[in-house]
Amino acid sequence: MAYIVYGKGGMRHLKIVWLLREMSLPHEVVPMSPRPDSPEYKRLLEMNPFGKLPVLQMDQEYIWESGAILNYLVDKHMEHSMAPRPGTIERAKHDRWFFLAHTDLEEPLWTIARHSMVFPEHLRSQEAKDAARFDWLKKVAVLETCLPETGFVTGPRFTVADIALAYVLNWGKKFDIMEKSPKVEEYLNRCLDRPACPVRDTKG
Ligand SMILES: N[C@@H](CCC(=O)N[C@@H](CS)C(=O)NCC(=O)O)C(=O)O
Repeated sequence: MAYIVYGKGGMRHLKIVWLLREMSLPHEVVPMSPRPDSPEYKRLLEMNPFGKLPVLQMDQEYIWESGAILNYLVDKHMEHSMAPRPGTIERAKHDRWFFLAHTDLEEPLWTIARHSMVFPEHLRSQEAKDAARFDWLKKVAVLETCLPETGFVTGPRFTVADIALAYVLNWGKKFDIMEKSPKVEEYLNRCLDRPACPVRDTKG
């Protein structure tokens, strides 16, 4: 059975596509927009009541929230070793990076995106964007001190935590808010250079 991934352009569904490609699992990408005025919005609401993408479909089952989808796929296909086994200290150490990417790192970028194009114009705030940029740069400065100079966040093996981190770092790069972070840049390029990576194609 092929997985169906809903999403389009440079959206978060690329994390799911990247993981499926790393594991060589059959999948189909169905382009869908989360805009309430798009013709497919009603269908999206049937799959995810929050009207957000990505959604993963398997037969008549739907999973939303990109982190939940990634976790599900990694644990279901453990033979591909895209994360350490659940319940181990290695998995906990891996998950620190995975959740950091989905929470603390993503939050300022999503704030900038909402105040640039998602919110109605009268609710957009330059101050909110400036504060989010400040927050992001502080976190990237910490990453610059602790990301590995070779390999990936859990060691030589590339894992789903690297997919989550690379996706969010590339997003920051698109917003042009990386500022002198050579170690972070090198780590990001190591991830984006993987043949399975679909994110590089959407750069810029
Ligand atoms: N935490 C969610 C965020 C999902 C999300 O915000 N997706 C964007 C597209 S990448 C979206 O659907 N935006 C439309 C909206 O916020 O109304 C996840 O990781 O899946």
